[in-house]
Amino acid sequence: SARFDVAQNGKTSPFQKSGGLAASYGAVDEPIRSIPTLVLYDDAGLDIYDAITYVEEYYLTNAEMQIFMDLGDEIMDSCVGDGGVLIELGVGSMRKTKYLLDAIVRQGKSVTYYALDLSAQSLSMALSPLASHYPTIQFVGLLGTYDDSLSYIQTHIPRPVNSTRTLLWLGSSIGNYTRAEAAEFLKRVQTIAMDTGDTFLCGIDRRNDALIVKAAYDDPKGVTRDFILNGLDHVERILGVKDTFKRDLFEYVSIYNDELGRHEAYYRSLVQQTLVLSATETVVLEKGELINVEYSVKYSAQDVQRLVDGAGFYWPNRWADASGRYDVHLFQK
Ligand code: AVI
Repeated sequence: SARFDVAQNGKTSPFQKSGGLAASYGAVDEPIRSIPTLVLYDDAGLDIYDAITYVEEYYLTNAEMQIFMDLGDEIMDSCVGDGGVLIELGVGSMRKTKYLLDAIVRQGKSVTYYALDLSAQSLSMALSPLASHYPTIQFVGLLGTYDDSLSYIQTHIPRPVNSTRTLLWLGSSIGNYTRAEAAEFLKRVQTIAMDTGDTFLCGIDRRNDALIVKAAYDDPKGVTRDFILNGLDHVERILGVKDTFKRDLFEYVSIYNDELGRHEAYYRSLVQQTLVLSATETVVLEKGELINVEYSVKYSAQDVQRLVDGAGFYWPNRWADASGRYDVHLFQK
């Protein structure tokens, strides 16, 4: 899959050993191994993630959707003008974006909506039905990574006359970056892809009560567990190995690290095992050893302020859901 170029090219093992985490981590006193989060997003993973967005305990999607449902008019009024351009990083769930498009149509504006994604199939499945439903909105799919897209936005997406461009990054996708990576990415977006006056609408989960976060990432029906364990099958396909990452020899471990404000998803090896990754690489896992596959980083208002300052944005507005767990922020250059 194109989502995992590095390992596929055989240049790097999917395992990365991190020495830096141990001191700040608490629950683990050894450096821990990790597998890139992108292994979670093969076709099966995308489907399971979609199922997660319907899980009651996974409050993030509903919160964002409710913000758009209740406040979509005000939000679109504050950042999208007639003739404007919207660019969504990741097509995500059109269930949510739909409310923003409805607001634009109610306001009698015509806009061009660009959706970026790594999968041509996701793009056409998301955009085709919308194109006939919203005649005043022009839809364009952009195939590629976030990084490719920044210079493409700069050089190819026309600057609207008498209007601005609005970037959308929803679903708390920012949470799957470390705080440092997120700050760096926003800074690059701001410098490469935005002009003065352009805006960036960003959905971000707050540092909520530990029990609520824990339930969201370890739901009773086991949808999240399935999402994480599916990554093991994908790793096997990437490496071209079989019966190596056996599902019954690993379990999903979900930890909410309150101190660092992030959910941490791990595979725990249930036995001591030797994984033969290639002719030249084997890895010995100890019984009980943890392998990190995902962080979902949460942001307090102070954390957002730091992010905004680091990226060189203004922060003119934010809209919270009714339970005060989640915000859609408006950043401006
Ligand atoms: C896509 N991303 C923002 C989700 C999250 O909340 O970190 C992925 C996810 N992982 C477990 N549940 C959902």
